[in-house]
Amino acid sequence: MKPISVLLALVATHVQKCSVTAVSVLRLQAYVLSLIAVSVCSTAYSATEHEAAPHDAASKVYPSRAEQGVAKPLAEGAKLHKMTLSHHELEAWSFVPKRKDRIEIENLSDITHALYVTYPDGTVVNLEIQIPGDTVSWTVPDDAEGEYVFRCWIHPVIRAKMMIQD
Ligand SMILES: [Cu+2]
Repeated sequence: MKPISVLLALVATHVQKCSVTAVSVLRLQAYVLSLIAVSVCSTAYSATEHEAAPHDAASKVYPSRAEQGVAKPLAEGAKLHKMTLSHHELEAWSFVPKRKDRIEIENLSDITHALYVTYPDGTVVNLEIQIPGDTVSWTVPDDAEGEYVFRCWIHPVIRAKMMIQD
């Protein structure tokens, strides 16, 4: 398809040869533009054009914040635990988190999540926005004691409690 400007120029030249007034040319151009707009819009709002493309989260694995050097090094003696996040839940975990440990959460789903942790005293700590394949981490505070709740701002159905005692 030729660029719109070329088409309009062709229309304008042709119309001028036929010695029609400039106003008519403008009207014709507006008409052509609206035709183009209609065809573009009908495509843009077609449901079939917007089917979600198959998405392979596993092929998009990003290094964790720790591997990128963005997160601080782990405290001495602290452990790194791994959790995974699926479409609408945090998968069950079997580790026992201790103070200063780090928990890495990998997003294995094909949707973006935005996790946050609510502390026993009501403090809310946001983890990074997590696109598919991305890994975020949360480091257990030095003075952690009690129940910490993981939730997602985007998907309130995601909710996981974690007890930390020492
Ligand atoms: Cu989410």
